[in-house]
Amino acid sequence: VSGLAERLSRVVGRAHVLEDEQLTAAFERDFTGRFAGRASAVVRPGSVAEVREVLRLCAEAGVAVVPQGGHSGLVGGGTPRDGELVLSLRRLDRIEELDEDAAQVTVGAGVILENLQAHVRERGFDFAVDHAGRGSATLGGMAATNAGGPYAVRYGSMRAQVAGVEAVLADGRVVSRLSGLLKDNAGFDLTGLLVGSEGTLAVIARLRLRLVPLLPARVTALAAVPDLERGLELLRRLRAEAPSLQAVDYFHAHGLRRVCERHGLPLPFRADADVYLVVECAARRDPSDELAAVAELATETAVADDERGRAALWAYRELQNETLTALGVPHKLDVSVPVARVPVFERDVEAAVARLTPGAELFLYGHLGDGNVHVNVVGPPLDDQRIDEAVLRLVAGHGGSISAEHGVGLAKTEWLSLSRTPDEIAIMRDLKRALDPQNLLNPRRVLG
Ligand code: 2HG
Ligand code: ZN
Repeated sequence: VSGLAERLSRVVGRAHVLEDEQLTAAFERDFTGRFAGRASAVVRPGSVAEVREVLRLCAEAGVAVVPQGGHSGLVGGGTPRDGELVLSLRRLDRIEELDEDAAQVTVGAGVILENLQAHVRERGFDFAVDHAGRGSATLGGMAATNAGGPYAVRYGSMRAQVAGVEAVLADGRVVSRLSGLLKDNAGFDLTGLLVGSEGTLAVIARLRLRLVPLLPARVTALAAVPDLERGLELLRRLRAEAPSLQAVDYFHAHGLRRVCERHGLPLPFRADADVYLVVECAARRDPSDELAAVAELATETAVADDERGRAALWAYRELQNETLTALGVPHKLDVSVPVARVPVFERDVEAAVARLTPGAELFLYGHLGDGNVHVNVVGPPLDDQRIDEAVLRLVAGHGGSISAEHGVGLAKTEWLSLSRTPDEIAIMRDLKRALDPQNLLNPRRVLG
């Protein structure tokens, strides 16, 4: 690689080609601890033109490239395997003009979600996708993985927010769809194709994002319910009665106890319940009355309408992932099933864990409104994939998807056929070959 490193240095500057282990380490191990590998180098271009030139040089040298944003992905999509070159997009961190007429903003792929939020909120707008990784996740990575989060129940996932991308193909060609036209039917939707392609088809370098009005009156309720069936009853009521509904997340008593232990938080309620829901409404004026069903159906409720109080309630939910990761490297399965099936699906998962990996610690939580369940199993060694296999087969059996909002990455390639037909997978391979014939962009991710 050293000849290549020299040529790359001439493009991005010597300071932005990292080879020293101390400097590259942060780019080489993911948040879960499951994925890690030495990168041959970490290259940090500062412009789209530099991204093009870097990709052109890598193609010439036949070197595989792993595009990386905030490195907060959970499926190994942005973590190098030995010898791959990491293309860090973090320096493309410019927020460009906010178009108030279109309610859109153009951003570099490396803009961190939290920074975008602060920027657009000052101007009376908001960005519709939010999640616990907001302090590190970049918009480019979120688009590449089609990230979802708790507000997808109201606004949809990333794909619904991305009006266009500027993306560089492996051979340096550029797709530049940043006009933001919402009505634009001149041919295939290349933006829609690239969003969610996990860096396997092109490198997203800039994005045109849709914004939503900032809704200043936000009310969050933490509600204890006896079981998931009651949770679904509440969800049904809210769908009919609460036009300002934006989140219906949930977790279980076990996860709550673990979060409180680790973070020294008080238990929210006096009595134990099996299921806890985080319900949120947001509107221009106080939407509290739309939450009437929560008080009627929950056994205990805590409500907050100020920033700190809301964050305190969300913490019980948002800290689940970090808390269980501290207990050990988890078997992490982000899946979705039809909403009505969540209770039976969970019972099947519990039975599978008891049968295959007795003694393992099971965490179930997620975004109930989308049927998005985060299954995390801590304890069994990672090379024992029986529980992963069993859970994903259950997902398929219930008509769900093996990847809801995190992507396929390296983690789930062997199970893709549980969610896509052989014809569909063959079409995806055709597209991959057409756009990246040398197989240099994030090889093995998604398609194996
Ligand atoms: C969340 O909803 C994230 O907290 C992470 O999507 C979930 O790691 C997980 O299982
Ligand atoms: Zn999630």
